[in-house]
Amino acid sequence: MTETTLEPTMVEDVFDESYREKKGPKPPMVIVWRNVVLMSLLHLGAVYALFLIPSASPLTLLWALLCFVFSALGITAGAHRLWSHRSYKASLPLRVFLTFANSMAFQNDIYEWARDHRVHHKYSETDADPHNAVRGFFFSHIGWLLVRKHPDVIEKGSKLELSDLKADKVVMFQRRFYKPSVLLMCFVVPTVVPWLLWNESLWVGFFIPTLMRYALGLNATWLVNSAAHMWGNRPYDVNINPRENRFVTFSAIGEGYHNYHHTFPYDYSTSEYGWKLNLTTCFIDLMCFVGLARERKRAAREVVRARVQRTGDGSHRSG
Ligand code: ST9
Ligand code: ZN
Ligand code: ZN
Repeated sequence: MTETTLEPTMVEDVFDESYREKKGPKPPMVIVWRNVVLMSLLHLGAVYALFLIPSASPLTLLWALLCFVFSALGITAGAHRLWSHRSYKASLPLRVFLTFANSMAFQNDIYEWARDHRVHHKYSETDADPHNAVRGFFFSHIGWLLVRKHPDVIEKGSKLELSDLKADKVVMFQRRFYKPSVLLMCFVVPTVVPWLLWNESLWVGFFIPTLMRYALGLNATWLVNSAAHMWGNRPYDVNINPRENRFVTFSAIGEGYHNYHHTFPYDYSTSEYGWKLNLTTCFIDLMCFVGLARERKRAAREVVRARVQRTGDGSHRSG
């Protein structure tokens, strides 16, 4: 089990201070009505699912929770900490496992997710940030998926170094077969398993472990872009918007320590506090323990302390 506390090897997720937004009027917002309709239907389905809960078997509810956690790991341990930030290394079996989980989460394929996420870190809170939180809660939460992207997102994104993603055969395989993989993992498996194994109705299986679980996973993720860019302390860097948000940390299985994360994006734990409210870190540590992952990157303790003193808002525990 090797663990490094070195400086990052990846630079594509480091904030680029030299970028300036273009002067003049902003391009008009073009609404994508197909997405508006689909997202509305999904959320209506999720609300309807709430009324089905009393009639569902307890096993179905447990299954929905399992699907939530599994799909969340495909985002947090997979698309985010592994593929966007390269904060640890994963063996082939683990990458395959995380890819199945990622398709269950249905948040765009890993390549697209990691590309958008790198551009989010590099050009945070500017026109080139896909979910620029300066445009308000609604835009950074869901609105950015309902309109065409700002041209600067595409312009800056197309200049990013993504050769590591292109070289990963598992990532490219998922991209090629993304639609069938989502159909199977996000819709068919969560619906059919309760029906096959404990005679749950397909109707309940479709609404609770599938639609409601998917909508909850999306909203938990989006809260990192919205709430965790607006509310909370900034113990590491008061000059940036991302914050430490306890509620988001809980719902996004460890991803709400967002002031820390934007300050030290290479840290595999996205926090100083180990396993505290951080199921994703527990999972990566377990994977290292069983030999499926290695080379977790950490921000050195002295580097963190120095940063807290230099740019923190004074709310850090160390005072
Ligand atoms: C979803 C993603 O929900 C959520 C991501 C959240 C990120 C969270 C970050 C926080 C980190 C922590 C994680 C916490 C996790 C917690 C989990 C707990 C459960 N660079 O896209 P198009 C090119 S997805 C370079 O159509 P439009 C592109 O390649 C939900 N190039 O743009 C293409 O070129 P070509 C389900 C880029 O037309 C061309 O531009 N999915 C970039 O503006 C056009 O691309 C949906 O809802 C870039 N960055 O449309 C689908 N971007 O044709 C939503 C684009 O040559 N997406 N390009 O290939 C869409 O429908 C569209 O993308 C759109 C924009 C309408 C939003
Ligand atoms: Zn990140
Ligand atoms: Zn962020």
